[in-house]
Amino acid sequence: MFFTHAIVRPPATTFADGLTSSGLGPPDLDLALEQHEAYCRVLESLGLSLERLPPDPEYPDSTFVEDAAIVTSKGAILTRPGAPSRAGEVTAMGEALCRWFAGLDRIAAPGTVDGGDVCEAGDHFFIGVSHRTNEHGAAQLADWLKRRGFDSSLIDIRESRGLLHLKTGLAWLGDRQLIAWGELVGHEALRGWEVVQVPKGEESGANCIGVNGSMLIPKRSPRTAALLRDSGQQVVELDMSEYQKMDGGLSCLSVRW
Ligand code: CIR
Repeated sequence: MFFTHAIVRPPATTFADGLTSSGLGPPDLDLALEQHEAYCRVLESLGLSLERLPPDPEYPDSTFVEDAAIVTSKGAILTRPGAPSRAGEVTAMGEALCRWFAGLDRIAAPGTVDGGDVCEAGDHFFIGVSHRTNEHGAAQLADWLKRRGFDSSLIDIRESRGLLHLKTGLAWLGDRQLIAWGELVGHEALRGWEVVQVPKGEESGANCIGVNGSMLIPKRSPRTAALLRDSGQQVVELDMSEYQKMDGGLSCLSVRW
């Protein structure tokens, strides 16, 4: 999909109070804001027009906008985030998206879905069943996608240590090519796909996004960057250190269409 728009939301003053298991220490808010601005500038330079939602201190994790909605070329659906502290983030996302998408759908209880568990790969979607996205939510989403002509497959990551969301360890590179780390590489749902394996020690390199002909990847993943360049990708490296401290990365910071 060629992207023309994105919703982003800079981190709020309470950013450090968000959920994290990284053990990397508290984020520096000023640096996080700088990194966010650099991220926005790259998206703009690639032709996207951005809507910046105002930071909301009531929701420390609300900068990770991708968890609140899934946008496809055939419509959008609001999620029902799996972490109770994040449930209210959907309200602002709904207000922003309803201006663009008539008949905005939503995941209903008891389903839960975090957008980070949904990896679009052209006409196919991989849906992670995780500690945030439950089976109910995944099934609702699969059905919603099917009604729009998309295929999907589920990948259970509940036992995969280090994977908060499916997209923590999986990204689409275009055509039939994916990049993945760890046990995801050999997962049966990826059979028939060409999977580039993220080099050991560079796990965060798998959380990358393709935007209008460029692959945005986190800095400090030099071997991943080289692999992608070798496979013909135009690579843009961005420092995501402060977001990684809060278990987030590149894909989480925007909802794109
Ligand atoms: C959380 O635990 O929900 C946030 N601290 C991080 C969310 C990252 N989002 C993503 O990977 N899609």
